[in-house]
Amino acid sequence: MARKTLNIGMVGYGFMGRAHSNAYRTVGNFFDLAYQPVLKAVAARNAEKAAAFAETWGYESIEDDWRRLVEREDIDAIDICTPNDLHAEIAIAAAGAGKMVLCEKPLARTAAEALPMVEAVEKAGVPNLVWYNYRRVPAVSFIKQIVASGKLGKIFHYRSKFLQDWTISPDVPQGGAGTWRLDVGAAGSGVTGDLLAHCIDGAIWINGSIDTLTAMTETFVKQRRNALSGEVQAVGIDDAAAVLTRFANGSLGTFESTRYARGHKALYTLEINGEHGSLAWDLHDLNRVQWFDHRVESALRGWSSILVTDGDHPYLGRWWVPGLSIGYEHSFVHTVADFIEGLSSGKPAAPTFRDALETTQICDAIIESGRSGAWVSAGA
Ligand code: SOE
Repeated sequence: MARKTLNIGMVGYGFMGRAHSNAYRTVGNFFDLAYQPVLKAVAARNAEKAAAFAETWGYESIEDDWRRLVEREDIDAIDICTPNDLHAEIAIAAAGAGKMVLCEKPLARTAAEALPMVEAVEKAGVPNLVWYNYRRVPAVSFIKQIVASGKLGKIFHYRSKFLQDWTISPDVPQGGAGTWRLDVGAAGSGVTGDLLAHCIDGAIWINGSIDTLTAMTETFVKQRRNALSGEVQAVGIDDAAAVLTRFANGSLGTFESTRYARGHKALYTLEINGEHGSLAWDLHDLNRVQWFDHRVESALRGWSSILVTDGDHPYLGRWWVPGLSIGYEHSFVHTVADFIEGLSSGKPAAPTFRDALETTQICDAIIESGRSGAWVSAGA
């Protein structure tokens, strides 16, 4: 059957613009879908950079203002890959123009900013999704399946961290391309919205809602040069966060994120301990799940290492032959595949804007508790 086209209008051309563009280009070669993404146009203020990006990734045209992209009749879906401070304005305009909206994480800088985005897509009735890509690493999806099947029994602990080390030098500027994540105005928060948000999204998805939390946050470097103005400014982001949570299912959570863990470039880990067993995963060995099953007879009991590369594992049947690995970029391909499946089935892929609002509410609560030191209700 001939596929229908899904015309993509991309806003932004950074690291995430590349990850998403690669996914749109690849998905149709491996997944049998009703829609084929077409890279119709990319919008960016810098027309020269937009043109170079369009040339590299195969976009048919460029716009130097995202507003024109949103108005174009030949665009079906707007994909937002800008710094966080532009997410809300673009998403609300796109929904108002009747476009589907895919937004890079976090949904917005704060829940107050995210809520009108949720309302806009729901009012317009347009399909929407937030790119929490790590859900769709097959090993993480597999963990979700195992926990949902009840094999772990009652869950006691959820433990997760995301560690990096790229902002230790006080010479790293804030603001501008590449370093906007350090500018509180552009990003909203530091590691909480950028890194911990992945851990929180995964935790809510796998282990359910968080009721209350308390957090410790720190800004190690207090002043940085602004990359655009050259001015030395106060730093407003959290450089590190450590969080204790209570989940609605009675389990306890511990979360940590920092950009000051020397030696760690992108170490995302998660571990879940239940009555009958435990599961663990980390991004550096992303095709492996560690599994301990207490129901095995005691002499044979031990941690086993499951290579998640079998045709029966989530998404793997679409790729190579059993035993062959896939990588980081595939999590984005799977996101597009599920989004398109959702269009065909009418069962929207998660996290929708509404789902992702919960993660942003938790991030807000972390920042609030980091300031006050108090236990705060997650406010979902
Ligand atoms: C920050 O360095 C970053 O690129 C995040 O913005 C991404 O969400 C994360 O997946 C990797 O690290």
